[in-house]
Amino acid sequence: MPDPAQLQSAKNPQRPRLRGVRTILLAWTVVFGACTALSAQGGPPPLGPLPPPLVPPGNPQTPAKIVLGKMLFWDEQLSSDDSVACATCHLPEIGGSDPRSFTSPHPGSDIFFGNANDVLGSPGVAKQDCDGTMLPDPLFGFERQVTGRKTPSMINAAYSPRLFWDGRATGQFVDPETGAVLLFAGGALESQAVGPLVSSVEMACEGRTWDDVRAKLQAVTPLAFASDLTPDITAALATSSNYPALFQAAFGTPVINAGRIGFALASYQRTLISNQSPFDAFLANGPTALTPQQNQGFQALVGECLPCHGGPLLTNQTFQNIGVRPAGEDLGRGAVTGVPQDNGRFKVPSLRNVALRAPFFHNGGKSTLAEVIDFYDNGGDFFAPDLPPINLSFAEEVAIEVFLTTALTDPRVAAGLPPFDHPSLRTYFRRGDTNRDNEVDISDPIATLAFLFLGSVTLVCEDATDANDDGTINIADVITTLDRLFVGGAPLPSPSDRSTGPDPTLDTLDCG
Ligand code: HEC
Ligand code: HEC
Ligand SMILES: [Ca+2]
Ligand SMILES: [Ca+2]
Ligand SMILES: [Ca+2]
Ligand SMILES: [Ca+2]
Repeated sequence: MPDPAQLQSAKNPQRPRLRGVRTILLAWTVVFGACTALSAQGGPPPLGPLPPPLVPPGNPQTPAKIVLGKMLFWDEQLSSDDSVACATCHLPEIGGSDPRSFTSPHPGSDIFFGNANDVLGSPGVAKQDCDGTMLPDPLFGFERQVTGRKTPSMINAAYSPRLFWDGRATGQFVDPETGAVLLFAGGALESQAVGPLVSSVEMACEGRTWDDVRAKLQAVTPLAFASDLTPDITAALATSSNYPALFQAAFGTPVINAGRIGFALASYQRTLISNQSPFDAFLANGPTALTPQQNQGFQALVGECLPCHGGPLLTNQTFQNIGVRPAGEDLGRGAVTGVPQDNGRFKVPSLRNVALRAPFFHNGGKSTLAEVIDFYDNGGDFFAPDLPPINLSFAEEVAIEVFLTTALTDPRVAAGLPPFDHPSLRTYFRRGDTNRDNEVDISDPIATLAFLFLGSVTLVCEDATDANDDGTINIADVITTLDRLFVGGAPLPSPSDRSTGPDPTLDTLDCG
């Protein structure tokens, strides 16, 4: 950790900063007006209400395509073993990221778990042949493989000209089946969407082909394993009950191919725009829309965190090395461009809904926003060539944290309301609900006992039966549930016996 006194002297006193009482208004007008010039040089984009995202002319938004994309995004059958949907890793309620990250380590740049270069990622599929034979993975054995980076949000991803932490998904969308260029620009979402389906870490068996994906989608009942279908999905299924019919409704013929899958998934994601946070009220109506402390936080952000986190999205969409980890561990942008200066650079993420998606950074290395703010105050944890010196007073640190936590969350995202509404995945469960009738009552501990001692019950969702969430199923789970039901014991661990959701703690148990 650098010595604060040293840091202080390293700071440039001439650095222009917006400070003081008058700057709330000043900051607002300045970033609104004068930043257009800056933005041309990679500075902050001008501030103003969030405009709708650009739609590539080659893939216009249509209701049929959007609802097909939504079904594909939420269908676990898109994975080889029916266990992972796009949404498994990208949940709206978690700000578009993954509630399992905290307990899902990837060993990072070495093969050892439990040291500082570990990354908190997202579990995908366990390594397997396309005939269903499980294969041992050198890092994860027969368990689910975990991604090597923290899952970023698909919400507002429509604004990003280059996707992934390193920007490797670009606006030119090349059909992975034919090599034809389907979109010349603006198609980063399309380019990104065709990756996970054939990634043997995320959703695919080893060597999965687009013919495999096609054959599967032609055969399955859409969303067969999901429940609580949303009205738009129910309506689409009422007229088109299988994927070929849904593709026909969206594209005019029943052909299923990679290009169309990419088009539909991108169209759906272009509807996932979060623009109803207190910050949006501020963008429309000015400082009166925020509390004094939120205003102070935004003012400190303008003073210290621009140009990187400027504009209505709070990102300038560039790649910067701010010293989260030594560049050698993950070259980031450098591995894509081959330019040495890009080593250790990662995409500046939008700060919208950020409070919902801990842990933070590309490696999930910071658990709280307070830790992130400390990180900036310390000038980064490692060599941070792109980070200007940042010097926050304690009051500013607190105000920034308040601003990030309270002003940037769209309540529709947090609550999963339209357009962020969605079906329940089958890996969602109610803790304690062994017999999966969607309520926890005496029949559940009885079913667990029957499983344990009579072998007369087959578990559909082991995680639900693991009532105390300790990763094993035994008599303690029966006691925990009985205690909860009849002695007024504490609610069962997340997602609790009162609501449904994914298992936030990774273990060898599975659901579905
Ligand atoms: C196993 C977890 C997992 C699954 C399944 C998954 N993703 Fe992701 N997604 C990630 C991770 C991790 C990244 C970042 C990878 C990187 O930057 O190298 C990512 C990146 C993205 C991004 C880029 C966001 C940005 O700001 O750059 C989008 C969009 C996205 N995924 C959409 C999808 C879609 C669509 C699907 C299904 C076809 C999907 N994801 C399936 C984990 C997952
Ligand atoms: C030089 C550009 C730059 C400046 C200045 C900057 N950031 Fe960042 N910010 C980034 C980059 C790049 C990342 C992603 C880094 C990574 O993961 O390696 C990031 C990530 C974050 C994240 C985590 C978001 C997530 O989804 O994981 C938060 C929160 C954040 N910044 C807040 C701030 C605040 C608050 C300030 C001012 C005190 C600030 N940033 C200043 C470039 C910057
Ligand atoms: Ca490690
Ligand atoms: Ca039950
Ligand atoms: Ca247990
Ligand atoms: Ca668990």
